[in-house]
Amino acid sequence: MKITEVIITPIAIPDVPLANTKGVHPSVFLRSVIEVKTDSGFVGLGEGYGAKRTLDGLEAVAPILEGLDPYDLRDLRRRVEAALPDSGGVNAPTALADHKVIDVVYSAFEIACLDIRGKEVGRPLYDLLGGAVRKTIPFGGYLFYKFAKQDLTFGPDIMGEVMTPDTLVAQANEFSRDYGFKSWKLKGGVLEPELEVETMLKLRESFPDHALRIDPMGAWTVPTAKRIADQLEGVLEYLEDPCRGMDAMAELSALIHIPLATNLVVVEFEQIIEAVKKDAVQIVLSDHHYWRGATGAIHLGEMCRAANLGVSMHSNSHLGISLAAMCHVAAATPNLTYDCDTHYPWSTKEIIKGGRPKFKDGTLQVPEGPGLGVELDHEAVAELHELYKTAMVKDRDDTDEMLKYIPDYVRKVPRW
Ligand code: GKR
Ligand code: MG
Repeated sequence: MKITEVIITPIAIPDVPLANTKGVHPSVFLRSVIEVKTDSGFVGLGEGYGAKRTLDGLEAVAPILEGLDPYDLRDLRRRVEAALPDSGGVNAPTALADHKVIDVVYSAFEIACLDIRGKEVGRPLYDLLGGAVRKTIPFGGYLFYKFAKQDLTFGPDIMGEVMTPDTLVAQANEFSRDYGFKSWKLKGGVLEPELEVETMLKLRESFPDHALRIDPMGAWTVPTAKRIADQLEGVLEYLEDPCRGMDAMAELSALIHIPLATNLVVVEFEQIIEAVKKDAVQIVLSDHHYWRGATGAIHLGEMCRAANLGVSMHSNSHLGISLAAMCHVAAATPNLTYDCDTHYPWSTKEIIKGGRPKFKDGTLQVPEGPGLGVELDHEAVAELHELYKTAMVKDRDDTDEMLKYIPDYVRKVPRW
């Protein structure tokens, strides 16, 4: 079987002003839809980041995938490396972690190749990853402080302004009612740290049995993080990226009793070794979009098992192809023992047939069809591609967007 054609379609999806320590989400988020066609008539799907550097990388590699056997992932890697000799990062200069363009592009195409293979043999993708240890995937609700949306050109707001502990708890209650989540992650690093502690304590009061985490994305110095961790001991299941950089995380780790998790200081296999040597983190967050695809995410799980590290999974703004891939990876990662987080409730659009998957008690069933188990809704893709063309947003820059809400905003990491 050989690849005959690759189609990359950039799309823009209406977003709402979710805040983080770098700034705030722009009016749309960007994704790339990937269709890989073969001479045997199978079409493999993928969904990747859509900002400029990823899109350029995907478009540079697409033409040279013609003739590739979707079973030959080493050849896929070789072709991606050949097309992208300068492996520089894909993230905006304002991001805190930079992901290698090679890994991101490889990951996007790998999922499509696995989808083809699953379709050919008539087996769900998790079977190609070693089999499912679970088929019901628990997700945590992803809570954000947010502004009220000012510009409604591309779509309505969701929940208006949420900038206090009480309104944040109200947001969690709304998600609890609509999705049934049993655990919560707060994107921190936005309000004064004491207000974020107050928020977590109020969440604890409202949801006494639910697991809680907070992710300030490097916003706190080590002394601040130590003070906060002392107040939240016994409240959090883990603390995600409180400080910026591996050494600051290691320094904090030695001072506190809450496990530390990361999707910022460990984003490549080599960094696992450094993190273990320094005892900088106890949990690594999986993400098939840059951990060398679904097979890389499974390797990550195995390395973490061997290194006695926990595994969780984090997300970026995404749609249903990514959601399906997350479910398959979660199904096939035995030691992924924490609920995955998902941005999914923060958009209302979908590009897969059948519309938006329904969460039940905070969980999703892994799709059982062959491959990813999802089909593309071409009309929905065309509509969001039109929005991509008209929205005039081609990159993600949360810091720049923040100036629309706070004109004298200065990005500072750590801030407190
Ligand atoms: O969507 O603002 C956001 C998140 O901050 C996202 O970009 C992160 O990659 O959620 C992610 C995380 O740090 O876990
Ligand atoms: Mg994070």
